[in-house]
Amino acid sequence: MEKIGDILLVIWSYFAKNILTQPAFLIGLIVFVGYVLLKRPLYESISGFLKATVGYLILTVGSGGLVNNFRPILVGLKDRFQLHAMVTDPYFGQNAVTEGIEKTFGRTFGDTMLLLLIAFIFNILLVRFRKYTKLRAVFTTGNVQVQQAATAFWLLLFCFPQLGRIEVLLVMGLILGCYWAVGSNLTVDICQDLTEGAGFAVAHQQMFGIYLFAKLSERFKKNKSNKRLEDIELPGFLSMFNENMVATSILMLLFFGIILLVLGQDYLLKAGFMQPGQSFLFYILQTSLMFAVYLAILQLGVRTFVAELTDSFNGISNTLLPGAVPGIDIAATFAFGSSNAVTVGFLFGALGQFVMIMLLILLKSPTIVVAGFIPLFFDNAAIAVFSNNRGGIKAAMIFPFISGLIQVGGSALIASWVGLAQFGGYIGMFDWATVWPGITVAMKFLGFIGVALVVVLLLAIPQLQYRADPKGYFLIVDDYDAYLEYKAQKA
Ligand code: ASC
Repeated sequence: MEKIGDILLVIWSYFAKNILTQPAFLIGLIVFVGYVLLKRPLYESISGFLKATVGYLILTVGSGGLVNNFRPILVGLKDRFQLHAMVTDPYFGQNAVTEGIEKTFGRTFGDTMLLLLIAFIFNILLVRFRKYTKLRAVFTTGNVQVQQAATAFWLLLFCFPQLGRIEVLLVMGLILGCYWAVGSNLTVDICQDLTEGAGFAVAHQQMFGIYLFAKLSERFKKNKSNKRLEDIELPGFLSMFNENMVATSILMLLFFGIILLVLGQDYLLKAGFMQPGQSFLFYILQTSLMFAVYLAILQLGVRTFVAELTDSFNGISNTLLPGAVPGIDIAATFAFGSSNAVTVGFLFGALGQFVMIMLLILLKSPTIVVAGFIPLFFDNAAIAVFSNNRGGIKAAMIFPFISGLIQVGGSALIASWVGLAQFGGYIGMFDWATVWPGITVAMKFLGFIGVALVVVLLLAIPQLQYRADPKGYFLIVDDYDAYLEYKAQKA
């Protein structure tokens, strides 16, 4: 009996390590299974698998290129000015947990794969019973689930230091599983609207954030003069900015140009960013222009896999999981709506973050933050994409700015309180600077009643969404064209 258990665990670990935490292969597999269920010929299913996996890997090249190029530049500010500061970045956050957990709680967490198993099954069950739960999305972005599990483990131990191994797994599986299912489900409608029915939701780290700002943006819509970014035609020499690649290049040249000048040639040489003998001017030019390059790659990747996913997922949503959509990486939304929104969101988010960092310094906060690239870019670009889509250009500027303030302020507060700040990093993404501090407060002060309260409140959200529009709620994923017709009739 024990032998069988061991074998199953080995098989599972292999699956989790190579597929579940590697979304490119998970999405490929989902596409393959979808086509098989649609009874397409095997060669078509294999083609679908390959196109989806290659497309997703292209997206990874784009988003990884952005992160690897621009994160060191921002973190460089910390070195250059010898700041004792915490970096807001999911990878720094994960490292901080790994480093501090033994010293702080005398514990290590080796159960990530088991947690993912619990969460994945839990999420699928919640969607399978959508009649009762009203949940429609399956979270497939395993790479961020691992980072979130690390931070959640720390927050849980901070509230319940005595909790045993099994209890930790159960409580975490429950809360994280609900957060993944409910958060991803929240984004279904706004994603369908943005992508005109591409049939996916967001499964990432700012799901509550984009929902909140998308809804707030609707208030801007009433004002007719508030156009969307893609509807603006700038005159004269400003018409350069109508072209996305040009606009991105110019704005990033300004943004990173200033930062690189502040870092200075001496530092860049010493830290190995620049090679001896290299021209400073062309170094700045090339580095900044790489932003537009990686953004273009990222969008190409999304276009390669989304069509496959939309088509093949019908096989799954007609049989195994009726009415479900896959929740995928936030970067997938950057290929829809206005490309300029991505740039605008990043810049206004940065402005918000820098303002809050200044405030922390002026107020002599014990924790100073260095803006990490991932929260800065992926959260705020997405907030701008959705805000622009639903409320136009003003919303696309104001909300990323507000988000930037909140990301830094919220992260500094929670990371100082729970003791993560001293280990140099915090995950820093929007939901983890807002929703998760809230969950932590509930658990710390109400104990297990707090845990119950969090679960009940989370599960109540899809019920409220359903109540608001019982007829359209499932229709929007089952048949988007029929949904549009129904909406038109209602209006
Ligand atoms: C994250 C994270 C990444 C990126 C990536 C965006 O939160 O850990 O590697 O965002 O998922 O495409």
